[in-house]
Amino acid sequence: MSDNENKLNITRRGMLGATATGAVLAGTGLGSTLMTAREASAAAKYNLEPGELDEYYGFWSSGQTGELRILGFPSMRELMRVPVFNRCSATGWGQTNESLKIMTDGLLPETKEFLAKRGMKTYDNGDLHHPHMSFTDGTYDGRYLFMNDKANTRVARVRCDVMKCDKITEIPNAKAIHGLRPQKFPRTGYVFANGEDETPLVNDGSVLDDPSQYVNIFTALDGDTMEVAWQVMVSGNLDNTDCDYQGKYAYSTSYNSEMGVNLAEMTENELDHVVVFNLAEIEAGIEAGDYQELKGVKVLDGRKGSNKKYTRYIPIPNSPHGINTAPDGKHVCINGKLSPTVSIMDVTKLDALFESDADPRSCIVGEPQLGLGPLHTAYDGQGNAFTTLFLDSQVVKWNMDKAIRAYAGEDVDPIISKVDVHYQPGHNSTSMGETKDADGKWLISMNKFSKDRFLNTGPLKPENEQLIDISSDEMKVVHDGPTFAEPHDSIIVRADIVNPVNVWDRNDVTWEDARKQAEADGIDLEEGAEEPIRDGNKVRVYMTSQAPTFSLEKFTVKQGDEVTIYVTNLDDVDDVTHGFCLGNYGIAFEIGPMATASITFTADRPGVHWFYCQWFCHALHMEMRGRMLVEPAGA
Ligand code: RUQ
Ligand code: CUA
Repeated sequence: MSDNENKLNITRRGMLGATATGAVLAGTGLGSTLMTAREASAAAKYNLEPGELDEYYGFWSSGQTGELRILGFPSMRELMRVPVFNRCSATGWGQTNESLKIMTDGLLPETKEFLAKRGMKTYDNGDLHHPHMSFTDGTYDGRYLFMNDKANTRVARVRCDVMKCDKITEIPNAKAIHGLRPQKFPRTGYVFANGEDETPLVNDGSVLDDPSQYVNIFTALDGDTMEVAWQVMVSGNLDNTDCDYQGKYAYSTSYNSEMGVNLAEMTENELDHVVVFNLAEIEAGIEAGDYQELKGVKVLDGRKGSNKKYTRYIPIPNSPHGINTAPDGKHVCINGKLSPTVSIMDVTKLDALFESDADPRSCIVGEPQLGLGPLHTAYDGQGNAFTTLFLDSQVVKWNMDKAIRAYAGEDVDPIISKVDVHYQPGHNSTSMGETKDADGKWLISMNKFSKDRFLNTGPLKPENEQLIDISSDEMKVVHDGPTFAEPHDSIIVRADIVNPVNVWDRNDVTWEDARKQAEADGIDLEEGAEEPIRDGNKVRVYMTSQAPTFSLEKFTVKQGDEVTIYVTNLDDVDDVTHGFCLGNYGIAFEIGPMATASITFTADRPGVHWFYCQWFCHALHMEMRGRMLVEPAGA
């Protein structure tokens, strides 16, 4: 037994008593028996027995909730919520100095100023639609997850080693970041992000109803630094985006090529388009200085009629939405939304569009009619595609090769089967399906409505995500999974790719500022200080936590002091997180094993105030508390 396991068992025993320890130990031997049971019953393979682990991680967005969720897949058990654009009562995300640094560092100066006038440091809300993992050589590499915020035009990154957000970048010049994808090859690399809302290029309030002055912006961030690498100005709006397996092109759907500003105008044209971005030409354009600098970013002109080699516009039937590159590395499905078709684009034909000004539609090699309201397509890696049909409330399985042959005139039907889902599906995802390692085992249909599928929760209902077995041609819905508002999109990643740590590394950058301040104060973060350090009306309190005590059972400050409390969790033990909650001060946060977290506030309520550990850690967890005395001003 390793040192850590030893400590864990001691802590567990202390916490839960001998019976529970027995159960924990029994659990170790349980797996092998269950494995045989599972093998015996292939039909129930999504229904894991207690103690069994899932084969995949699911990374789920949460829409207007603003967080990232981690699910075990295919059991659909929710494992964790990772706060990103939202605030979190449990972890103190949006309260601690460490989280506020991440949430504010990447905001534009004008946003900081705007928020400060409202007494805010950062936005409280976000709308997280699209979580995607970093790639190396066309498949997930387990480094990072990237995600968009449509509400406040941001892109965030979550570190997969600790499953915490470490960067949030507000995108200048663009409005409403929607579609987002990391570069697949050779690695991420770029993170591509679409601006959905068109705005006047100089948006100072002088232009409202002159569409000719409206532009939209495509952004490439550097996934390593999370800084904006470059932007391209385009015509029409941008909805979803994806990129190829060659590292040459990215492409985005546009449902408003009209540049309309109301529903009637936006849906007027029979054809909208996909914009293709030529990465090498864009990089050459930057090299050659063919850009204007707007808010510190190099912006190239890729608008229709700009006659530049940065972009091409491919006409696609009315209001395309999702765009998904197939694992074959060659085909891309563009989902018609208002058109019952999916257009298949062949990426090997894109060179010709840029080199010889070929007919832009020459890269379209198939356009099967699949049903009403196609929104997104996923793949099994065997040449088949699965498309959600929003209006039909169905998923259709179809064969890409047959669709291409039918387009060329052959009399073949690409549709293999359809299955009813409940109800109105948006995104869908297959296991490893957006990588070249798509394995064709599972499909998840993310349905926007659940209505009668669950016990009634009042006027606000959960979404319904349905697990579909795609191991045969007949798709089978095997599980309903309710979720709170509103996971749009998900990815399903083989578990061996994702390897988070159990305890933090004491040298982690997250508390770099805390470390610097402690050094300046002559304090060791890992030891804490017996007395608060006073520096004018600024007071710094350094404490450690080790189940079941804080290193300080009391400390004294003065009313009006600006107090910073640093807590370092010295429990080098799996799953022993402590919390710090200061009663009636609205303060609470998480301190993971071997982490440091801190918070700054003004001590304006005199009296004795208890702080306590708000994360169950020990049999004496209730006793893990202490007092802050705030002496009244003038005393
Ligand atoms: S979009 S329902 Cu925000 Cu991903 Cu298609
Ligand atoms: Cu420490 Cu509960």
